[in-house]
Amino acid sequence: MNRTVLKIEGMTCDHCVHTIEKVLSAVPGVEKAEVNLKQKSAILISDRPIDTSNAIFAVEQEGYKAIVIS
Ligand code: 9UX
Repeated sequence: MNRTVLKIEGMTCDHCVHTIEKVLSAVPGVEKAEVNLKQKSAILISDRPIDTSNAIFAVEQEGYKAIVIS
């Protein structure tokens, strides 16, 4: 099991959370995306290491910013 942690900038509501969870879930390899509004974080669960640039791009396409934490 692989865990990728992102910091997400720009979320202000639960709709933002839902949108980001949706697009991150669609990133190749990602099985589950858990986004936390208060912590400004996203945790991606995958079976293999993912290409984090895909995750960052997906978030930016929706108008938010993402930074890889770990
Ligand atoms: Mo509604 Mo969250 O426009 O940015 S989706 S506040």
